[in-house]
Amino acid sequence: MSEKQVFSRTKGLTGVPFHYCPGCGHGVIHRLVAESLEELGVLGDTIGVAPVGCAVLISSYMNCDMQSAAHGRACAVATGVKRALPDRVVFTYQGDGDLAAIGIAEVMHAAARGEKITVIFVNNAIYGMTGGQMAPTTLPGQKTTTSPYGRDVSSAGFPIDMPQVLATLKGAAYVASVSVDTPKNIIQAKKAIKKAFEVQMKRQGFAFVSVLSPCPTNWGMGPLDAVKWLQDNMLPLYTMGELKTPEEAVASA
Ligand SMILES: Cc1ncc(C[n+]2csc(CCOP(=O)(O)OP(=O)(O)O)c2C)c(N)n1
Ligand code: SF4
Repeated sequence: MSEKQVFSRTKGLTGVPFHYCPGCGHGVIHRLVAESLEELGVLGDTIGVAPVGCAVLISSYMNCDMQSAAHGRACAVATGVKRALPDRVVFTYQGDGDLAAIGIAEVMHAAARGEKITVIFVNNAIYGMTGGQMAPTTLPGQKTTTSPYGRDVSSAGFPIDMPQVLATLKGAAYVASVSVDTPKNIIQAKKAIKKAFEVQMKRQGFAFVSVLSPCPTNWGMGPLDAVKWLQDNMLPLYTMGELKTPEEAVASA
């Protein structure tokens, strides 16, 4: 009897077990990046830039070359790598503390320059690894270890919607905002991530994908409640979908 194989591990991951908390989105997002690179046949030609934060060990998980960067500097490091080796596929993988706080200058200027890199931005509304401090993406009223009474916008300001900000920059060719809360949305997220690599491979410019991701540990809830919290609170707040495509980028240039 012949059996039809319906699932196999992606060659894009090494098989090293993830260290993430149950219900964390990082593992799912790693897999989407890995599958995309495998399907595009570029695993051997790719150099990823690892972040600080919970995904700092991504180098052990991805079956491609990886380089580490200091807090916030991933886009600057990726710029150097891509300019030195323009035929490689270069990506950064960054949390919201990393990219939207200390690294906001790096990502803004990389986008403005139209660097031909792909940026995967994981928005879990918090600093994960260091204990759940308020991030630029923390929601109004959201309790964190540094906003125990809830984020007060009168003193801490409003969350920054990174895709919306970056889409305004002419050098940004592709900007998308997706989520990994349901199987349907995970499929959408995969499409956007794969497209962001294709945009780079066609040398069309800077490509950015924001992924809304649960952090059950620092949100102080179980995995299922964390998904529900993301759906109830983050999905309505952040702009979702494809905010900019290369065609629109050319038209507005
Ligand atoms: C220059 C520097 N400053 C501060 C830190 C400490 N640090 C390590 S991880 C982290 C938070 C990362 O949070 P985020 O980027 O949101 O990623 P997550 O852990 O949520 O995936 C911080 C502040 C560091 N490693 N380097
Ligand atoms: S602390 Fe949050 S972001 Fe970090 S591994 Fe745990 S669930 Fe994931």
